[in-house]
Amino acid sequence: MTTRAARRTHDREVAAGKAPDSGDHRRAKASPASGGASNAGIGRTAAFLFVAALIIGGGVYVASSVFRGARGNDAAAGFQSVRISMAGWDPVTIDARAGQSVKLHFWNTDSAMHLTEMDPSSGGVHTLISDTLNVNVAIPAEGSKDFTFTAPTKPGYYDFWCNTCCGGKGSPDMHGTLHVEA
Ligand SMILES: [Cu+2]
Repeated sequence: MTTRAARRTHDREVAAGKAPDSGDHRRAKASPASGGASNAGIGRTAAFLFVAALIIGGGVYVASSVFRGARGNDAAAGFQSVRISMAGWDPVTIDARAGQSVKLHFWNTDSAMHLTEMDPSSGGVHTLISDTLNVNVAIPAEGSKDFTFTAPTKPGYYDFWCNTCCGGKGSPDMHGTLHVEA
């Protein structure tokens, strides 16, 4: 196997995977193969960077939601801040005096995309609803709404709920309580 023709035949067989590649004359042609290997390496690096970006992005999202929260918590004077998210109401119990005008600053830390993903019929909002309290408001995604209503004159515990996301009214997480004292 020393003639050029024989060598070419051997090359073709190697290229077709039919013959073992052992000759030194293959060295030059080995570089495309190692190039392929480094392409695979680039693919793995890209995959790693993609996963790393997802993890870092998730961290940034969580951190930024903390800052969004700080802004949303900035209630006007006289307004009590009540936060809603997939995790529920915070605080879950609102205190009021009988017959008092209750001024609430509702804020929603969830994104419209997240809300719609969890509940396509949500319209991208959380809500606060109570037939007894005559309250029905939508709290925009990553936004807030100031809302005033009159507390019942009868002391007691009044249920309210959000009817979007994570089971809505059927989910214990979406319920809160207005505690009315005499
Ligand atoms: Cu909700």
